[in-house]
Amino acid sequence: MATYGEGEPTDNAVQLMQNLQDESFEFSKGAHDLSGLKYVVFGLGNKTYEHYNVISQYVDTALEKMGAIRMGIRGEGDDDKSMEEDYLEWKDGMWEAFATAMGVEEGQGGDTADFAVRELESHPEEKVYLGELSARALTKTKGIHDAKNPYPAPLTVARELFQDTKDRNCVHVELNIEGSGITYQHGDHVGVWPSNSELEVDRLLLALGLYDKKDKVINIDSLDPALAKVPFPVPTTYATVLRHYIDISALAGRQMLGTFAKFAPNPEAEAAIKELNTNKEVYHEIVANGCLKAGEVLQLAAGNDIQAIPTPENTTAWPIPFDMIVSSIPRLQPRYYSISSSPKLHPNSIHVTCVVLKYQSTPNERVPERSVYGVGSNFLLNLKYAANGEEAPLLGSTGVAGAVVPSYAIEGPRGAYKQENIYKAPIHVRRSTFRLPTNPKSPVIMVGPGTGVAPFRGFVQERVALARRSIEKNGPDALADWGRITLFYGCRKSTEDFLYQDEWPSYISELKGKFVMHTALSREPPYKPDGSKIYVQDLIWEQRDSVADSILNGKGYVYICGDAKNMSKAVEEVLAKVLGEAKGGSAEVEGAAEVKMLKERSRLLLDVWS
Ligand code: 2AM
Repeated sequence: MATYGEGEPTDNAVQLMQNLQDESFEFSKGAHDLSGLKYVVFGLGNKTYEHYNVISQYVDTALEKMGAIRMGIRGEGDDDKSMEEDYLEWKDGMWEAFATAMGVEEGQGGDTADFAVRELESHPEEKVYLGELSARALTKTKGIHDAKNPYPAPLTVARELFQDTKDRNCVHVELNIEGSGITYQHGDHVGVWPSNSELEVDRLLLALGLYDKKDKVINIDSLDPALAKVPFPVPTTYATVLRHYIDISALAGRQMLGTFAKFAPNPEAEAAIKELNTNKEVYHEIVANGCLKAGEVLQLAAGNDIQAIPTPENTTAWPIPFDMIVSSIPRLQPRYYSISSSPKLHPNSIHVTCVVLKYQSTPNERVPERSVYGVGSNFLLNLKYAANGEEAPLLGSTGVAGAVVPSYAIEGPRGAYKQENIYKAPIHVRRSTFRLPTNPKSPVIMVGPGTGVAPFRGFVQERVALARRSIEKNGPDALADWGRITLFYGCRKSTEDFLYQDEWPSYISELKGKFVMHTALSREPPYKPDGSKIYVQDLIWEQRDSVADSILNGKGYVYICGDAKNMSKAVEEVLAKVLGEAKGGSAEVEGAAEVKMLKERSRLLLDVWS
């Protein structure tokens, strides 16, 4: 059971949570007795967030209350550190408890296939999935666009927001939703479905010995649909599965290496991959620190050079059955971005503001330091290059041009994603509760350094649209009794990464003094007297009188967006200090109580990520 955001269940667990909440109430009256039920529970969470693993804890407690019996202990995984290790550590004890509770022998397990893969000799071309994410997308029939049926949205605008584009990129893209039936609100999230880089697709095809038949049409059947469903649409091709449907760019998990070891091409490769699978420390040092993907681990274990461009000559083929790949490597997931526009100004387009993720791996004795590219943000960057007819720069240690160019943006399966130089990205909208108060009289404080400013551009646009309407209806003084909206923004330098620098002045003038912006420039003077950087929290402290007045007297709303690890915590701390002082008390007592109350009344809202 996963917990996300502010202690919320995942979309597919919302109904279960509601049922459990009702049922436990009913159970206290004796209506529901689950004493025949035995269960195990493992929670997925992230310790950076305040509500760590609350959903799994809730489900566990609710089931127990209804008389169900948990086998073994409840497991909790921390995605900030060691999700897979937490799971592996919990798993053995769980199976032991399971075997005892169910009166069965503990087996070996894990070797039986979930799926059967069949190569098809002839199949109508128009019925083969080549990246489409739903049956409707394949047959081009109309229907609602949601997470099960993403909409291939044309990219109408794509540009760079940073002024130093050498090593850091931040892209602004506008996705056209006209005629799609998709609607959105300011503060919502858009899920973008990326695809993997061609380099990684080729690498894994070669390491699996499938390169020569990469476009062969295959069907995949689930051997027991009650246990495992085929996670993507079929029939399809080997290359499509790796390109569009499974997460081959993620760090290779320690568990999957155990499965691969059984199909090693030679004893040396077997010993090498077994060591990575069984020795936690070696796995951590070589695979985790080296940021190795599944294809790279196979190459490394077989003694291939992972720095070279993979070819049939330099890559050893492992005879791993494809059904094992489908079972071991998870489905490629959409990446969510806070929408940076308002539908009132832009009813036909969704804007995304995204810093492109690139970082360096930690070098070790077998893998040198390399650049690692985030899948979702590089997908958007490469869509930008493609849409503007620009050549992608050389990427990565291999120096391959366009190493992460999404193939369907370039070739487009039967034109599904590319039509006459229009590039498309499959998207769907996820609703959020991160919204302005409906009454414009309420003051609003927004804190969003870096790309944390994205939703606030949408908030400000929302107010601009409302102001235009009010002024049109009630004359030039229509905004006189509006509350003030204040944005605390932060970036490194005014000449480098100041997002939407050219837009803010016009918003400020249209909102006639009802929109104020304070910008913390961390890497340009002035610095603090001790020479340290000025951040948004320092500006909040500087503006403490008006901040406290907005919150305490104006019954205002506070929004924080951006980094969950340090920034949002520091901002909450400074708010407690400001409010504590304003109430004539301390940050720890009066201030903390006020922050807690604001959260409970949904007047302090967070959209943060780690
Ligand atoms: P820095 O990178 O110069 O340290 C957007 O990333 C802005 O947020 C940058 O100016 C960055 O400054 C700043 N930033 C980094 N850590 C922060 C923190 N803990 N709190 C607030 N802002 C921070």
